[in-house]
Amino acid sequence: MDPLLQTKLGEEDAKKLEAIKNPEVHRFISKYVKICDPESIFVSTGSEDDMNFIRSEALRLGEEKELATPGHTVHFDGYYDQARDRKNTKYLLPEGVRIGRHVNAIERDEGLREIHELMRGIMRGHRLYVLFFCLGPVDSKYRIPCIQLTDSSYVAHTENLLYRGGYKLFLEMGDSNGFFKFVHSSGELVNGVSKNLDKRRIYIDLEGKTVFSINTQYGGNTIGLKKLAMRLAIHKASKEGWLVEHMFIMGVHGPNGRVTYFTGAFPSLCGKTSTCMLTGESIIGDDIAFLWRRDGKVWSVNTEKGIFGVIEGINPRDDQVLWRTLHKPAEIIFSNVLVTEDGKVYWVGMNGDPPPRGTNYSGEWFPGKRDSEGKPIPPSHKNARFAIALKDVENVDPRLDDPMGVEVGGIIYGGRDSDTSVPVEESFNWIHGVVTKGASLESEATAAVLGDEGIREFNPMANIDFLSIPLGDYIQNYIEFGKDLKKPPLIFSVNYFLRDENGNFLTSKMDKAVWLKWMELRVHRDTGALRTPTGFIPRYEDLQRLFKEVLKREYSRKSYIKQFTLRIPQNLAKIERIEKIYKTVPNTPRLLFRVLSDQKRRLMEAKSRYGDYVSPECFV
Ligand code: SPV
Ligand code: MN
Repeated sequence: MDPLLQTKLGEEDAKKLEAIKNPEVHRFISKYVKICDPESIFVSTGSEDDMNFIRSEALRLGEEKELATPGHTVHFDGYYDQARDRKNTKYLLPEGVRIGRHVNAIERDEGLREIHELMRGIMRGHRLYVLFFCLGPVDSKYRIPCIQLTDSSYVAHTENLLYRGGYKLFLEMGDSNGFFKFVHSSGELVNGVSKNLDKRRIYIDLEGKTVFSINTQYGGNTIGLKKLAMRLAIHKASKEGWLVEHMFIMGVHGPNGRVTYFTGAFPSLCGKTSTCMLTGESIIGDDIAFLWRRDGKVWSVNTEKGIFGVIEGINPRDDQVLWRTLHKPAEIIFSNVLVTEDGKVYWVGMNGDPPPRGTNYSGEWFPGKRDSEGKPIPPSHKNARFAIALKDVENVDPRLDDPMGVEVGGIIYGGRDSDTSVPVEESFNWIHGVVTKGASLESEATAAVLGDEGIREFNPMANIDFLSIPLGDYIQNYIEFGKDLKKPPLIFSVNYFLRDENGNFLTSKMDKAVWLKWMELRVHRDTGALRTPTGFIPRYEDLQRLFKEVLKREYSRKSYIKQFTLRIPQNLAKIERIEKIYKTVPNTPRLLFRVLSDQKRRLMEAKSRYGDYVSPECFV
């Protein structure tokens, strides 16, 4: 063992590390201990004792505070460290390698030099945690072992909640280097939060399968196994012919006890978690899925075993499962919410007025508080979150850890779209779905009010932020992936954000429960549909029946017609925007343009027959 490591390891920890015979593990740890210079090292095997120790350290060091409900704690990130830092997240690419305009990159050697320089001595006075995890169920063919170094007990604690332990895998791994590596440091702390935000960096080294994250605490920047690992995994999967997607996995419960699994990709803050946690359905994962082919079908596992979900807006009426989950005793880490004097948690959109005072990510909080720039400070941050293990969620699906994955019956794409696509629609086939639903996904950057709808962000497969390969190749892989499948998943789009001319939402928050049941029936061809130029939409009678069954509500023909009217000018404009983008993307498959122009032709034909806005009843 490296003598330097020995000086920083206790006897127990040295033993835990020595048991791992993999040379790359030792080289990696030694290298970053030398650079970062932590005070001491704790090695976690993922045992109850080790996990309890990490949790208690998070409390002792003040990275988390205990709340009134047993098991609940809260963590605050710095005022300016509340979300993923796109600007300072960069790929380290060897000379001559290009990914494309959508990614931020820096030359590899230069990036490594810079980050190593910034990391010099960064852990002084801190304890380094060494943690072993596994993406995906440990027995799955598509699992990826991971090692995380961090000097934050909050990050270590969160990862223990969200990821499957991998220590045993490392014991048995021999000298393989087929694992991902993460180094995180919060850097110097002031009042418990990262001080040197100007030196915040998240650098992704695809070649070294390593991600560095420094001078930040927010989970999206620091929890290595989440979006950082996802970027490495997309790169790996693209070479091996499978997919890594920004998707939930859920079981939709159909007639006679049938469960049909769906995956769903939505940009952040667009209803992904609330969809997969609907009452009556079951959840496997809410954020990241591996998908592969076997026996002519598509299979999927959740890379995680917990949820790091957005908390804003969760309320007892629309999110019953989550509401109950967040109020019962269980291990939960809240972040960037408001905490009252009696240890209760408040977040925007829960119900009722905020308490008269409390503590939040800005320190002591009171209504009307403004920051130094004069901006009002809400009680909880828009991106405030909770972390919880799925085992503590009442509707967790029994197949969460199935190493064979679950068969995917349908794939759903959703985004914020105020004026173009209908609430739910099935594509004609795999390629049509990949191109017009996935690759054409757009989402409004803000919860747009009337007149503001123009601000759309192009976000293919809701995955643009995490793509570590050229977009054209990614689309091509997707097309290939669906080729010659005996039973390709059906591809659907949903839109929860459609509005009328006055800016009012045309659907209500719970309607998604009905769309899901309709999609489930379609996967088994248990119901018909209407063929429109953009895909198959539900028949009124089916929705009328489902609304009554699922939501105990009448569903009027008038609502149906409003919601499912084909908006031809908006659809044509969208195709034009998407074509324009892909014309600038190198290696875009020609097929994509063909599928889009076929769709345009169908829309033009409908327009000449029926006009700009076509009632669904024209397609009966
Ligand atoms: C998202 O933003 O898509 C998340 C949270 O799921 S983060 O970990 O920040 O990526
Ligand atoms: Mn996400």
